[in-house]
Amino acid sequence: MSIPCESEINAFMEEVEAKNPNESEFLQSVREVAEITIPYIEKHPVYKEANILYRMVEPERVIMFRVPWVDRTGRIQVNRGYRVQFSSAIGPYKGGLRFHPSVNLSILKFLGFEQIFKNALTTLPLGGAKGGADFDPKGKSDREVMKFCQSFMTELHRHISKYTDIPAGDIGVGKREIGYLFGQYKRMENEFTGVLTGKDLNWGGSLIRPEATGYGTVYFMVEMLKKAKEDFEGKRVAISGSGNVAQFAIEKIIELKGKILTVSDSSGYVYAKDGFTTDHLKFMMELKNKERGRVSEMADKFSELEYFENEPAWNLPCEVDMVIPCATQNELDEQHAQNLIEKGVRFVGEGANMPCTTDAVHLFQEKKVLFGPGKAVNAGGVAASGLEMAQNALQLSWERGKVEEKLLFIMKNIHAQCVHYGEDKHGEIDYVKGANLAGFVKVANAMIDQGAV
Ligand code: NDP
Ligand code: 2IT
Repeated sequence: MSIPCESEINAFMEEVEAKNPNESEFLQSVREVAEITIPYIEKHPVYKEANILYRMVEPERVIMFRVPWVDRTGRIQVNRGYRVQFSSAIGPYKGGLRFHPSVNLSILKFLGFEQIFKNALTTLPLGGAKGGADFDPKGKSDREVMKFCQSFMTELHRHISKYTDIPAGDIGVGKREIGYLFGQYKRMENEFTGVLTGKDLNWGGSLIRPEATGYGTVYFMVEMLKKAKEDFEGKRVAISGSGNVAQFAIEKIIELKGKILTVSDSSGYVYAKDGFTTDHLKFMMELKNKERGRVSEMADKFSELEYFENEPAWNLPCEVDMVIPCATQNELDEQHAQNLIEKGVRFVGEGANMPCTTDAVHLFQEKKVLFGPGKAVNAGGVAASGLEMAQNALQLSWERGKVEEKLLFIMKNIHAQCVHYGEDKHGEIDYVKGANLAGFVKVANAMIDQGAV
């Protein structure tokens, strides 16, 4: 595929690679932004004069720290904690915390970088950040998770506040972890403030925040379908993951009469020939959120479900109209994309962050599969976090309908921004171009206004 301004892009990437060697995920996310924005910058010299892209790819601050904790056998364990405070151009640093053994600086820099543009698209005043640790919550007791969270926050608390940096959840960080983290922050600062989002309703959380990423993803896909004069009814949808994002995307799609064919976790996938029902979903939520079990147990419980061990959902054995990856980065590669195209896929929406490899994205686009990138599609989660912050600042709680209405409005607006920047004269929409340019212009203009800081 030939791309405009290839030599300028390569020169830029060479410099970024030299400065950030061995950070493959970070470089992958930077390249996507560079491919879209450099041709635009060439036409708008104001951004070149301000050296905007070089400034944007340098995090404002990276914090890396030791997290010691005592496990249930009395042994002292040590993990590595991080917070990448990437950009405060349009608001305080904002983004999730990930606890997973794969966590490293490259992954958190890619996530923090994506978050800058995603947060800009929400229209809310939120900068970009990400953090986490290489801690594996799997197989740990609640008490061990609490000990870890307390130790993690004992360092993190000095770098965050409701005005500076507001973390939230991500992979491995849900309601339980946010509770322990909040408790320790409050204790150390002697302050009850909205310093984290994703809190429980009883102590400052927002209605709809748990549902928001999954619901928002579906609202975005509804807009994409609408633009193509279609809807969800009867659409066959393959989903990966079985965590927070997957669960609520599935709930909404079932409500809209779509047919969910797959769910998965890191051990394999479950296939529902006739589609998952609300009973299946209820069981899965209980299994994943309370018992912390494996999706294979769904096939043990329901004879109509089939389990495929060590296989990705993208190997599903039937035709499919839409794919929504909701697990992790680079889980869908070019070969998977090829399989899915042969199975008839026409719509892809990234519920997870960067779940499709660069080659997979290019193949989808080449074959005219409508492709929604994560920074637009899954922005509903952080948008609802922004709404949680607004409620905390006002010291009140909005009712469910009000938050949901605002979320829907924001997702429609994100879709409209993608169309504004991504539609060509034939009416074809490049959502990757649209999302990146819309996010870039907003952040870049704010940086120019604020001078060389
Ligand atoms: P959860 O921890 O709730 O669920 C993660 C799911 O993905 C689990 O099913 C997990 O399986 C699977 N998974 C994780 N890592 C891997 C891996 N290496 N290989 C295969 N499967 C894996 O996380 P979320 O649902 O919150 O997050 C899912 C994705 O959505 C992430 O990319 C996250 O960054 C993104 N996201 C989340 C938002 C949120 O508000 N939570 C907002 C926007 C994006 P297993 O149980 O086996 O680990
Ligand atoms: O990737 C993401 O947007 C999130 N994990 C949610 C971040 C947030 O601050 O709610």
